[in-house]
Amino acid sequence: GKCEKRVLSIQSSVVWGYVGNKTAAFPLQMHGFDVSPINTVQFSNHTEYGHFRGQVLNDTDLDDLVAGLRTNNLLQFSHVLTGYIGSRSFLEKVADVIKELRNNNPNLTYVCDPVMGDGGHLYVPADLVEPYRNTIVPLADILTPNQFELELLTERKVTNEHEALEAMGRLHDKGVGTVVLSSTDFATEGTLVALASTNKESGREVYRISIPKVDATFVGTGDLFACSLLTWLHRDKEIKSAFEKTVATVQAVMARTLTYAKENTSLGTKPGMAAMELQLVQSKADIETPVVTLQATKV
Ligand code: ATP
Ligand code: PLP
Ligand code: PXL
Repeated sequence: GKCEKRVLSIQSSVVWGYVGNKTAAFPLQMHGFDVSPINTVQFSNHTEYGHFRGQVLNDTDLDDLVAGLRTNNLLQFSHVLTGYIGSRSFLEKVADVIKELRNNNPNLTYVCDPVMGDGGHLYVPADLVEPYRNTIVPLADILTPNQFELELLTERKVTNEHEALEAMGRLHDKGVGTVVLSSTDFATEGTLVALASTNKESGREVYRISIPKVDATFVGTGDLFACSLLTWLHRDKEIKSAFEKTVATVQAVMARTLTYAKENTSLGTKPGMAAMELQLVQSKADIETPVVTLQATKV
């Protein structure tokens, strides 16, 4: 078809560095996707720097862009990818856009990273939780929450693998075909467990990857995770290898980033935010052909 690999990617953008669409566009393009970015914000740099300046796209701005596309019959996409969205009215408009795109293409795949917070801390307004839970989740084909986001979406405590699988099952019950829990804190010290669950006609398939924790904080890795998962599920059509290659991609970019940061930081001091920006374009070989070292095991 005419829009077999065309992604509408609704995420933030920054002038300097790599989060949101700045992170997602390059890997998607490397894998042959045409990327249509809608930048939910344009900031000078990501917010963890402490200081940032820029503009926020509001829901009427979104309406304008969509109206322009509609007029030219350009609302034709194979995939939608959403990440950080900062207001309820914008999120509700995004839901309407997805419904229209699915009406235009019943085979539309919606990959949703329900970015709300981490480690018990919300970093979006609390009134986004309800529309994520009741409007967005039922539209999603592939969902990539972290542990805290899984709790918010299911209104259940998730403190161990059993509870995680139960909660992910509830998202399957709401129609989400594939749920990948990108990070958790319930494994043994020094390890981070990720879980992938697919609901097929033949039954449910679940895989686990145990990831050694790196003693550093990365920004944009969740965004890289979601766009890589979109790519590899589309290519492999199989959750185990797609999950492994997604984790391998993120780990390779992280490793190169850490090496770069150490080389550009004086001994004994902590790398600054700029030094820790993802070494994304430098990782093109790893993005194209990730080498799987952390295998997924069947749960
Ligand atoms: P989101 O909020 O976008 O849903 P998230 O909170 O899970 O996602 P991250 O914490 O960045 O996002 O984790 C995404 C992936 O990045 C993990 O699956 C893991 O592969 C990798 N990762 C990030 N930080 C680390 C770390 N310190 N050590 C090891 N892996 C990490
Ligand atoms: N594989 C799995 C496990 C999925 O969950 C999905 C979509 O939900 C796909 C493949 C389809 O992806 P695509 O539309 O990119 O081919
Ligand atoms: O990767 C998450 C993210 C997305 N967008 C903006 C951010 C961040 C993390 O800080 O600041 C604007």
